[in-house]
Amino acid sequence: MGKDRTQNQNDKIQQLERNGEDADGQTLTTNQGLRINDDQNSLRAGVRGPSLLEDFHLREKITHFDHERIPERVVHARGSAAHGFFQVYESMAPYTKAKFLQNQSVQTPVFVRFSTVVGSRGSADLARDVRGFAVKFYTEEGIFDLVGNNIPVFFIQDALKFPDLVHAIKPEPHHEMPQAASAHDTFWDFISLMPESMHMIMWVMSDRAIPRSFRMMEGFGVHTFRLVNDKGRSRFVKFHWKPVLGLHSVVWDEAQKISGLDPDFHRRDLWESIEQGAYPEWELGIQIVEEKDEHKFDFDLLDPTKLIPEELVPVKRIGKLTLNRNPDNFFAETEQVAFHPGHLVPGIDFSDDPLLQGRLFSYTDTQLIRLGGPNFHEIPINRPVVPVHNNQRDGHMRQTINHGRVSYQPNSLGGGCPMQAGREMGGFITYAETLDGGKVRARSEKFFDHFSQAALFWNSQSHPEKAHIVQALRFELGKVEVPAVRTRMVGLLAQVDKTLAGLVAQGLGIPVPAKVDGPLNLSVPADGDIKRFQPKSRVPSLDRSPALSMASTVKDTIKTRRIAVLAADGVDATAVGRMKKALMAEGAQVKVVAPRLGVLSGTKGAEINIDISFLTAGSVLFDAVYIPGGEQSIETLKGDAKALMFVKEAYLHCKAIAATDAGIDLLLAAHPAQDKTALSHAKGVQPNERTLLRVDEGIIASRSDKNGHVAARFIHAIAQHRHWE
Ligand code: HDE
Repeated sequence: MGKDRTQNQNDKIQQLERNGEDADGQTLTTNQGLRINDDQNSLRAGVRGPSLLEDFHLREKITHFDHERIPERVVHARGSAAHGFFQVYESMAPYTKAKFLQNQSVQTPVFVRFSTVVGSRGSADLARDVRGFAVKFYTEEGIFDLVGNNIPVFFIQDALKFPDLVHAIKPEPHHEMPQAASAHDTFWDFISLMPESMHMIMWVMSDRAIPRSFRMMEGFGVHTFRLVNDKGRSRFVKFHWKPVLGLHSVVWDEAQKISGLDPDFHRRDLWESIEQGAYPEWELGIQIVEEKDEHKFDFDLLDPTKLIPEELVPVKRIGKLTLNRNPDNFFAETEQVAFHPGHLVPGIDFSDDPLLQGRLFSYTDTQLIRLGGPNFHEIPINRPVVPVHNNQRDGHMRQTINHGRVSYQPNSLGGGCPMQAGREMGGFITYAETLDGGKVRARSEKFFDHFSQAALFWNSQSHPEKAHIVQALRFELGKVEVPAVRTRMVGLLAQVDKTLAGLVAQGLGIPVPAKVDGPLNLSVPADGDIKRFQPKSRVPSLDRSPALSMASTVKDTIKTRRIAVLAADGVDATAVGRMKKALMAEGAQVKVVAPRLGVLSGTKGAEINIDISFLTAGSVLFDAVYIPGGEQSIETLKGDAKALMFVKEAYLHCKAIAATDAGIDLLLAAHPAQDKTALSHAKGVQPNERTLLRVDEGIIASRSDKNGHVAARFIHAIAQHRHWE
C-alpha cells in the first residue's frame, strides 16, 4: 500500500484474490499441472485386475484427501466468520496513536470470527456457552487482534487454571459425553470449588449464553488494556462491541429445539444476512480509566472476573464495524485464521491481568500445532496488508522467497536492512510501566471478592431474566449426578443471593446448606503455606447496573427478523400480500409456511409460493408468526398437528403473534386451556367489527383489518422481541 493513500476496506480482499482459484472453463490437472485424461478409473492390470502402484494420479489424489484435516482448535473449535471493515467516528488521538483510530476516512479491513467455546467443529450452534468474538484488524501498521468474548468477564483469574477449566467443561474423558455442554459433573465439580467463577456463572446461566444471532450479541475485550497516545501517556481501557440491532436471545427450550431443527442456525443467519445485504454492524465502545484512578474501584482492574459498571465509567462509542462479505472458502479463511491477543499496533498495550499475560503465550503456541509450523502468518488470511521484513527464515511450508545473503542483524552486507524503526518511524515501543515487586505466586487482595459483582449482575436483571437464570441452574445442576456437587453449588449461590439459591435448591429438591464446605481458593501467600482463602464479602459501591440487563436494549427495529406466515389452500391472499409488504418494508424476512411445498391457491384465484413446509420448519426458527384468514386455509391448519404445535410454541416462547379474521380461530385452537380466557375476548368480536383487538402486547388479533392497523401493531410487537408477561 502506498504511503499517502488512505486505507480502504478492499485492501485485504484484493490481497486475498491473488491466491484465489477459479476452475470455470479449465481442464482438470494434477497438483503438478499435468492434464488428467481419466478421473473415473484407476490404473489397473486388465479391466478386472489389481490396481497399479504406478498410478500417480490415484496416489496423489488419495494422499491429499488423507491429509485434509488439521487439528481443530482446542477451544472455540466451532466458528463462523466474515469480512468487513472498521471506521472510527472521530480521531482518538488524545487517547491513542493507533493509526486506524485517527481518521474517519480510513476503512480498516477486518475478518471477524464468532465461535462457541466447548463444542467440537461439528457441534450445534445453540449450545449454552460463551461466544468468541475475535476481530482481526488489517491496519496500515500491521495486525491488531481483539480476541474477545460476548461476556465481559471470565471464569478464572489466572491463566494457570485454564487447562483445568477446559478439562472440566469438555466432554468427560472416560466416555466423551456430553457434547458441547456444561451440564455435567466434572464442570460443576470444578466450579463448585472455584468461587472466583461465580460472576461468570451468572452470565453463562443467563440468556446471553444462547444468543438469537451473532449479529445480536455484544462483544468485550474482557481484560483491561492500555491506550497510549503520541506523548507516551497511557490510560487503561476496556473494549466493547455494541450490536446495532440490539441484544437479543432465545430461550433454552427453543435453543434445544433449534439444535435439532437447524444446528447451523447462527452460521446460516450470519451467512444469509450478508448475502441479502443486511450487513451486521457493531459500534466499538471504550471505557477509559486514567492511570491515577487505577485503585479507586472496589475491584481490581487487573481481575478478569470483574467488569467496570457502565454507570461508573460510561462507554464511549468511537466507531463502527460492518461485516459485508462472506468468506470464499471456509477452510482457507475461517479455519486457518490465527488470532492472538499479542498482535498489537503502536498506541495499544497490555495490562498486567494475569489471564491476559498467560494468553500471550498460548496463542502462538497453539497455531504451531494446529497450522503445522512457524509460517502460519504467511497463510493468506493471516497476512497483514503491509509488507513483512525480518530475518526469520525457513521452516515448514515457507512461502516467502527471501532475496540476498543476509538474514541477521546487525549486518553491513545488506546495508543494515531491514532496520529498526524509531518512534517517529512507527516502531512499537512497549509502555514503560514502572514495576516493583518480589517474585510471588499470589493474587492481590481485591481479587478475593468473588460475590459482589455476581450479586450486582443478579440484582440488575429483570424478572424474566432472573427466572431464566434459575431455570438454567436447575437444568445444569439437574444433570449433575453427584449430590455433594449440587449441594456445594447451592451453597455458593447462597453467597450471591439467598432467593436465587432457594429457588434453585427447590428445583433440585434439596435444602440450601448453612455454610459452604471448603476447600475454597487454595492459595499460597508469600510465606509459602497453603491457606484456604474464604471469599471476602464487601459492600459494593453499586446495587444495580441497568446496562447489565438485556431488557434495556435497542427495541426499535425488526430488520432481518424472520416472520412465518401460516397458510394452506384458500388463504386470504390480500391479507398475506398486505402483511408481507408491510413487514418487508421494515426489513424483515417473511416466509410462507404451509403443510406442503409448492404453490398455494389463495382467495380470488391468487397463487402464493410456499417457502417452507411444516415438516422442515418449526416456530423456533422464527421471531414471530402471522396467521391470515381464509376459512378453508384455517380449517386445514386446525386439523394439522404441526401447525397447531407451531402456534403453540410461538406462544410459549412469548413471541409476537398476529391473527386476522378466521386466523383467530387457529390461535384459539392452539392455545393451552388456561390461556384461553384471555383470548376468548377475541372470539366475541363480530366478523365485521372494525375494532382492532389487542389482546395483549404480544398478541394482535383482529376480525377485520381493512385499514391494515394490525401490521403496524405487529411490527411494534416484534421489535420488542419477546413478551414475557
Ligand atoms: Fe482463548 N484460546 N484462551 N480466551 N480464545 C484460543 O487459540 C486461551 C480466553 C478466545 O476464532 C486458542 O487459536 C488461554 C479469554 C477466542 O480463532 C487458545 C486462556 C478470552 C478464541 C486459547 C484463554 C478468550 C480463543 C484455541 C486463559 C476472551 C477463538 C485456538 C489464559 C477475552 C479465536 C486458538 C478464533 C482461542 C487459549 C482465555 C477468547 C488455545 C490459555 C479470557 C475468541 O490459544
